[in-house]
Amino acid sequence: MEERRIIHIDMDYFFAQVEMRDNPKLKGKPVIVGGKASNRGVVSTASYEARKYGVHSAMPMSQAHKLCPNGYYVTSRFDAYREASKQIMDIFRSYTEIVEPMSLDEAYLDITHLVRPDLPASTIANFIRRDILEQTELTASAGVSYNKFLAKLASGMNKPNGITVIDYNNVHDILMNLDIGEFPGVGKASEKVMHNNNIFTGQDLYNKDEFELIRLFGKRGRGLYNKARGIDHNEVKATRIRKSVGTERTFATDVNDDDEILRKVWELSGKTAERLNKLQKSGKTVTVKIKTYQYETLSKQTSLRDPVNSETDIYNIAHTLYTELKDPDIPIRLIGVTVGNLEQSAYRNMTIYDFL
Ligand code: TTP
Ligand code: MG
Repeated sequence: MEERRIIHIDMDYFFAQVEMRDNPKLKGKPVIVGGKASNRGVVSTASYEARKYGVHSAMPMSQAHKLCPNGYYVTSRFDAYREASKQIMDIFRSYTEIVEPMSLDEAYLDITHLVRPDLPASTIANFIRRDILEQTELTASAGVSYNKFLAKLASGMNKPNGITVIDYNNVHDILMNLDIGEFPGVGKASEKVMHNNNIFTGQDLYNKDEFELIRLFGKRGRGLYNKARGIDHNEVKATRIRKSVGTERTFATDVNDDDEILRKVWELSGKTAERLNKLQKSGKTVTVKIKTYQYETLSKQTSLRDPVNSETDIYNIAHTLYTELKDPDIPIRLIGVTVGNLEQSAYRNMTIYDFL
C-alpha cells in the first residue's frame, strides 16, 4: 500500500483565541468562554492562562469561577467562530480536496496526491498554518503523519502554535511512552477500564493480546490493538459540503385537501429538522415544492435573517409558503420541504474524542 501523507490541524484554544483577537484587552489574560447563564452553564473553552488554574472545557461555570475568580468570562459568539471556521476550511480546501472536518476548529487533510511530492508534508502543514495566521490572525497546531490516528495525536503534542511529525523513526518511542489517557479514542470511561486492567501506558497496551482487548472493549478492541502498533487504516473522508436538507413525499392518490397536505408538511418539517440536527446544521432558506397532478413542478422559497432548525420554525414558514403556492383548484401529487443555505449550529457539548 502506498504510504499516505496526512495532516491534522486543530486551532488553539479556539473560541477563546477568537475572543482575544477581537478584544485586545483580553490578551494574555485567563479567558473563559461559555454559554449564557440561561444555557447549561458550562465552559466551552479556556485560554492557556486560564487552564493553569485547572479550568477546562465542559466544566460547570460555577466551578470555573471558584478556581479562577479573577478570570475574564465571555459569552460565546458562535457567528464569529463559524466565520473563522469557514475561513480555515476554505484554506484547507485550497490545498487538497480531501478534507474531513471534525468540528468547527479541526480537520484531517490527505495530501498524499499533491502534485509536489518533493515538498515534505510538514512544509505544507506550515504553509497552511501561515495562511491561517495571515487570514484570521489565529494560530493553529498541526500533526503530520502517515495515518489519521497518528496525525491527530501529533497535533496535540506541541500546542499551542506548534507542529509535530510522527514518522517511522519516532513512532515507537512516542507510542510506548504515551499515557493511556492521551491515546486518541480513549475517553474517560475507557481510561478507567484500562487502569483497572493495569494498562497505564502505550507499552502496557502493546503488551496485551488482541483477544484480551476484544474481551475488554468489544468491537473497539481490534482498533486499540492496532493503535498500540501505530496502525490505522481509516481514510480521510472528504465531506461534500452539503448545501441543503430536504424531504419530499408523493401521495398515494392526488390530493387537494389543505388539512391533509398540511399534515404532511408538518411531518416533512419534522423529518427535515431531525436530519438537520443530526448534521448539527441550521439553514437560512426554506423552500416548499409541489408537483401538480399534471406533473408540473412549482416551488417557492424564502430567505431568513436567522437560521432555523426546529420542526416548528420550519413548519410555520413552510405553511406560509404552501398557502402562497397552492392553487385551490389544482390537486397535487407531491410535496417537499427543504432547508438550505446551511451553516453549523451551535456546538453540542461533547468530547469529540469519544467518537474517533
Ligand atoms: P478543542 O479543539 O477541543 O479545544 P480548543 O481549541 O479550545 O483548545 P486546544 O488548544 O486544546 O485545541 O475544541 C474546539 C472548540 O470547541 C473550543 O474552543 C470550544 C468548543 N468546545 C466546546 O464548546 N465544548 C467542549 O466540550 C469542547 C471540547 C470544545
Ligand atoms: Mg482546538
